[in-house]
Amino acid sequence: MAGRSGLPGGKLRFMEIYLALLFGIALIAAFSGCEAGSTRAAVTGTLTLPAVANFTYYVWVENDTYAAVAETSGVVAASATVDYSISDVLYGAYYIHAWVDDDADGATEHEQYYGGVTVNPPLAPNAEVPSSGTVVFNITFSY
Ligand SMILES: [Ca+2]
Repeated sequence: MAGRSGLPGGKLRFMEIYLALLFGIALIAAFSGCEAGSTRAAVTGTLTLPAVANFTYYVWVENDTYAAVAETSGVVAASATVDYSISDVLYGAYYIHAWVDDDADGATEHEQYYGGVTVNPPLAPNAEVPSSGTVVFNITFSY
């Protein structure tokens, strides 16, 4: 009644606006850490072959349906290892899938998943990519 437009109601309105402003500031503070770039990391590692070779390698970061979301490839001379690096991978759980063609015929001889057995992937995505920084997944070809 008369109290609605009196001082107590005015104080209440002021408190509501004040709390709404505080809530807005808190939201801005909470989400300011989520700017572009902080949800992605670099995936790196070393591929190790059974023997020294001249080879072409391919590394795919695959999602839970085995679709590549990021990849790299390269050519290596006279080595049994190569360091690979894939930048800007969205955080999450993935499979890391690598192949090598070591006789230059365009077909791969060696195939290996990180944490898998020969050509078989692990039972679930096992490569946890963080939201920033660099994560290392080394892969040794088992045949
Ligand atoms: Ca080949």
